[in-house]
Amino acid sequence: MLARSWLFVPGNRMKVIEKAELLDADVIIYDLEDAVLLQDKIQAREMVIEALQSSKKNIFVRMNSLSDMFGHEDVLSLLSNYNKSLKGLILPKVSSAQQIKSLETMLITYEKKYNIHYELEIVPLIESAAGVHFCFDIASASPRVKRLAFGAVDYCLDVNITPTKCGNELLYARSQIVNASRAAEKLQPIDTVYIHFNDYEGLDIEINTAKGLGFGGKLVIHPNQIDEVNKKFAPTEEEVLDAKEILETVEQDGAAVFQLNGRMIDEPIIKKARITLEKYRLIKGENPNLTWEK
Ligand code: 1VU
Repeated sequence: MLARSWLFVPGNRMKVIEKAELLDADVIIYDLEDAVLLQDKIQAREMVIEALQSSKKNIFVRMNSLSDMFGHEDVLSLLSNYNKSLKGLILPKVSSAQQIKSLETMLITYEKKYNIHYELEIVPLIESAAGVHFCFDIASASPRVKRLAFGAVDYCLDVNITPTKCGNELLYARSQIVNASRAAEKLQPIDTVYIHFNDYEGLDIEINTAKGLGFGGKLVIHPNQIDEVNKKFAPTEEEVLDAKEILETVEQDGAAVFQLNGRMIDEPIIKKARITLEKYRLIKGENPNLTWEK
């Protein structure tokens, strides 16, 4: 699955939900949590269930926490009205592995009860100091966790940080999430939202930082942000040409280590070249053997 841009859509705004269907986000997140007022929660859940029936997109739902009065009912309603456009649940404010295990138990129970032959993915949203601290345990808590996502707005509140444009204050949390994801053998994590949706320069700084640190995609809140995120989290033309040249040379040469244009090439660089081409082919709509997802 392509997972560069993950677009948040408030679950109680049908017009916006319909608009999202026409956009190029790789994943759409119907939000039942922070974007919906308490008094609108039940109506939003009903709208989301209705929207799921006709969506052609990869949909994730950000459910409410299992510790409040709405979370359990979100899971039950979504699974008892299951539609295959629903690929997974985003669990907000995760700070322990136990929260993942509780959700996993519910999913196993309801998937069986409602005869659903699909294992829904769980994406833990890491939004606190505790979440960052325990993110390896969180990532390792279930095979349904394929990747982590970072929520910096709540994280900044929790650790008393004032966000800046350069984002230095988030370096530790971002790196910790990337490293824990890899140590737990998960996919590249998804970076936080950038709330200034008309600031393209700021968005570019964020993307470059996140991609440079090892994130594979970014949460977005507005249509303005989708194209840039999709473009920047795809291999560049230069990277693709370089990867092709490396793999062609490997085929011809067959050596474990060789030089190409004054650069040493060996196993990790060859692996990286393969992943780059797989990503490129996936974006082109081909069906590559996704070695990085294994
Ligand atoms: O031109 P049109 O009227 O047809 O469409 C508007 C607007 O409806 C549409 N649009 C969107 N479509 C799909 N998905 C979206 N997320 C979305 N946002 C806007 O684009 C056209 C232009 O919109 P606009 O520039 O006039 O902006 P609005 O005032 O309509 O909306 C701005 C906000 C920020 C309210 C909107 O983008 C939005 O609700 N975004 C998602 C917010 C959200 O879900 N927040 C919670 C998750 S963030 C988080 O918790 C971090 C972990």
